[in-house]
Amino acid sequence: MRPGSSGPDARDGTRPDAPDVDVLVVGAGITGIYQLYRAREAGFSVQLLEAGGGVGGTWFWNRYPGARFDSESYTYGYLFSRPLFDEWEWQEHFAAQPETERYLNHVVDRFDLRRHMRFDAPVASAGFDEPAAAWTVTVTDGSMYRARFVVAATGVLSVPFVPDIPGRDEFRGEQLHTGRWPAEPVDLTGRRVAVIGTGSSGVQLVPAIADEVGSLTVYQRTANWCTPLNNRPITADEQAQLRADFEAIRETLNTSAHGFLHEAHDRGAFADSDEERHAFYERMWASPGFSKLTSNYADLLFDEAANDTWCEFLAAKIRSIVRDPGTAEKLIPKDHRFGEHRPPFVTGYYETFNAPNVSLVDTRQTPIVRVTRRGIETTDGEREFDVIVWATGFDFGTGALLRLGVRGRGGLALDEYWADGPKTFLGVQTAGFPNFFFPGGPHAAAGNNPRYNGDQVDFVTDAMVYARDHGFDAIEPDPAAEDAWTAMVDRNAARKPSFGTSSYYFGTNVPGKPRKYLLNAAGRPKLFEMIAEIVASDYQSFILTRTPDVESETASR
Ligand code: NA7
Repeated sequence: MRPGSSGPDARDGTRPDAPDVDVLVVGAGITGIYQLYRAREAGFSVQLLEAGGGVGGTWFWNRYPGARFDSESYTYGYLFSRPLFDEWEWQEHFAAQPETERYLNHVVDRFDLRRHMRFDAPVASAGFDEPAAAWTVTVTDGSMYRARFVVAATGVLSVPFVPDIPGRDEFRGEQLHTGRWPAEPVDLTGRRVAVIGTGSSGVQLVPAIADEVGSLTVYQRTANWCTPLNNRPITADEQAQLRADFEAIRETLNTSAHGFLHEAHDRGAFADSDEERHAFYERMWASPGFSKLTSNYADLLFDEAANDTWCEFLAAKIRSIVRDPGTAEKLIPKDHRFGEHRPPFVTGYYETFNAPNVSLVDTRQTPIVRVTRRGIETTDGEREFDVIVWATGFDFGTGALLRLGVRGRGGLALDEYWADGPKTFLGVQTAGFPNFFFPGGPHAAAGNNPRYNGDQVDFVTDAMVYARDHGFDAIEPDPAAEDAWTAMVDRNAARKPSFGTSSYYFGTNVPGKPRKYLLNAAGRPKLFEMIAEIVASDYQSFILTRTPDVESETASR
């Protein structure tokens, strides 16, 4: 069965093995939707396959109570259409999951993208057919698509991770993962709930359910530096101002290093007196979301002593909020500085631990031994629960890509090629896998995701257009360019002290995963620089080839 060949986007191939569709996008998250739009606007026939039952990706699966942005809503949404920006009025500075899911559905319908999408269609395999320079993509139900280009917009935080704690299958109650929260409402009223994990998801969930549940026990392995999100509704005046400032906002978001509107600070921490620094930190504490990172002292991430002053301020805040001193001490990170792990932003998280029905278990002091039929056993004994929530994160960066069954030239499997960690060029392609792109995948920049993922989608689209318009059937990175880019990523990760060494940034949360930096510390500026060079040099660093018969016209540029 080849649905693509009979669908509205099918094109008449001149050879029997010609592709059914020019561009096949995998994933209907914020990156995949934009990629679908850009590819179609560029004149390609398009098809999108989505494993889930609806649009949204992250914002489809992560529908746990409390799930919301910690980038400002209007900086996270799309910027490619002024009418879209004008007509969608985000209700809050940091939108909750339902609003974001509604927004993404609105975008899909507004730009008539849904007819190119197929849902409940998890990809089982994708193999490159060299003579035809086309990909054969199969869905788990056996249906098959032939595509010239495959763009895996499968996200970096899309495969939930559950630790292999013994006894999980024996638990008689309900088990949930924040990254696979059911669409139908989960009634937690009066129930005894355990939450395992205190990353961004866990610390959003905990205060959102504390009032409703009978008891809430939070299992924390690593305390995080949580700071207030400081969310609030967007006023009518602010709505008007956002629209008036659209061009300036777009310019800043499209060019800034991290894709935020926050202004960088021009001083180091020790340029201020102790009193000035304390007053500045109070302002930071009251500031919205990521500005605690992006607008903090310029040396925060580079000078350990500077970082310590901020951590001391935060520790004092935690002690002032949490009434039980023992609990407060457990909640204060002792093993990493601010920014080494991805900082969560919270609403009432620390306050939650003052409620009589909420308790904290430090699993470094009393490790989890097993899940039992009735609950969770630590070295301190067993607690009984009705519900266990795994807020234990994701197989970050490479998890989804390595589960697509991707095989490139010569049948080379992507998981074999990346056995020691990802190798990429620009974080969008890997050598030996022609016409296969993964914007928003490993080695992408770090910051406000849709912004740098969007940069990559723009580049991928331009590369596909370049290949098409110059009569090439295949495009892939030169292995030397890939080696250089990958070495640059690894070098920068090792050099930047503030990145620490153990976090999902390095894949260390998943046992057995190679310890490799999965973001790109050089960030957007380096990506912009490289893209400009590549475009100016007619796609130097890429190998472009023609079919049929894979003519020896290999333009190694
Ligand atoms: P994270 O940030 O990876 O957090 C996962 C949490 O689960 C973290 O606190 C982990 O502790 C904890 N964890 C994992 N395994 C265990 C075991 N075996 N025992 C106890 N605790 C465990 O995932 P999130 O979903 O919260 O956030 C992911 C991203 O989504 C976030 O960065 C935002 O971009 C949005 P650890 O720190 O490893 O000791």
